Amino acid sequence: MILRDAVRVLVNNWDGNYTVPSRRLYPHQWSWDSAFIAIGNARLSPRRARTELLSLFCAQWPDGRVPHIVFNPKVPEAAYFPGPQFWGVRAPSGSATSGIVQPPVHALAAWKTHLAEPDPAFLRRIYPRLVAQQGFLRTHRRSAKGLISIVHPWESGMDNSPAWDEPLQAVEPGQTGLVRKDLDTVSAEERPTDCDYARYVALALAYRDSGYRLPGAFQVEDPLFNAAYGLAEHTLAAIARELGLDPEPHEREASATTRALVDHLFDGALFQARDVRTGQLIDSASAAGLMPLLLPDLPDKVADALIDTALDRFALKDGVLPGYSPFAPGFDPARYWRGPSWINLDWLVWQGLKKRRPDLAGHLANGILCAAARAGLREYFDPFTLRGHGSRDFSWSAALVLDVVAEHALHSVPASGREIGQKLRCFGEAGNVSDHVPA
Ligand code: 2M8
Repeated sequence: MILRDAVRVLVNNWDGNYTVPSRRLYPHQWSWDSAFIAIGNARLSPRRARTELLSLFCAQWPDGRVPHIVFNPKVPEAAYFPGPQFWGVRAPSGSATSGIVQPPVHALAAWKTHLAEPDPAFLRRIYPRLVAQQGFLRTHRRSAKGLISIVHPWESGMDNSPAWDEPLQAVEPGQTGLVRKDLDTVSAEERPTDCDYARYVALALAYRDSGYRLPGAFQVEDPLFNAAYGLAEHTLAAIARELGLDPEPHEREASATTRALVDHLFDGALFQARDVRTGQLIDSASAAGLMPLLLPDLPDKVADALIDTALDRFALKDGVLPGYSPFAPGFDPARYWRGPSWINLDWLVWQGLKKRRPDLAGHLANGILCAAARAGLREYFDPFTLRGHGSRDFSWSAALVLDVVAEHALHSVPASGREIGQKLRCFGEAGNVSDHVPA
């Protein structure tokens, strides 16, 4: 059932060149969503996965930044706030986009797409774009400490995390009484408060008014973002090797990033974000702090400490991982990014545990499948009751469930769309799913 649902969601949310995260709540293309969606689609239709990534990178800016939203011109302005008029900017491709970025998980998605169905022409096309994406971050966002800053909570992807409460205090909320389109679809208790929203909007306006160049009152070094950046360099080294290019610059950058993360953001148990304005670590209990587990060169002692933290403070053994520690003040099991479990976070930690602790990785994979089977492919879940929250038929939940099934339950690494289709038929679960999707 869950597999058939996952395929249905990906097929229904496909828009011709990319997949909307959710038909009503998020009716455009989002950057890191597209990466996670491509990872799942690679198991079903590698061609769609390649198209998804290439269409996102078509809207890349000349400075290398990959905007966090690429707007669909056919969707009315009023369908999403803040929409194209608010951001007021176009990529050279002609697409209206936002001007901020999201965690760079795209090299990983491109590589996994290639592994599912090798296509050197795709790799050759996407590699320089991925390099330019990293180049933007290095040139415009890197501090002397060797870490990348984000300038808006939306850039973290974990928009409403309690970790941002403290740095957001420095931001004047500005305009009140904003039209909250999100509340048409999802109950207010599951979304950010009006005050937080007013701060997000004020910050985005300040960045826009500087020509998308100067950070406003919010500037932090986030462990998830930096782990994604470091992992992208490791992955670009693998891609370069595959293309007969020199992997060494990527390897060097990857190890420098791991070192900078450990030297500056590790508190002995968890990685913490640093507020660049005060120079201080923000004392929080966000699952973002576990993401350096993704880095293959993370020292064993540090990885072991993170795994202990995941077990003690994130109840890892109980199933899915909460996005914020349930033992910390600020935890809320139902409100967006303040404690619910998200399949993309669970999936990233699963990636990080596979080699180091296959037993715990298996646990998490089962937890992901259980949550999706119990609640459906919701945007987020109460980590304990597994009640679903946020939007329904959420694309990255569908995509990553497919990836987990392909790799974990069906023991086929990597599996192509056709192989999975055949296996699903054997399991008698999904009928002829692969027939709905072009190869
Ligand atoms: C959420 O963010 C958007 C703004 O970018 C929103 O709330 O309107 C976040 O969960 C973000 O991580 C995600 O990429 C986006 C689309 O799923 O929705």
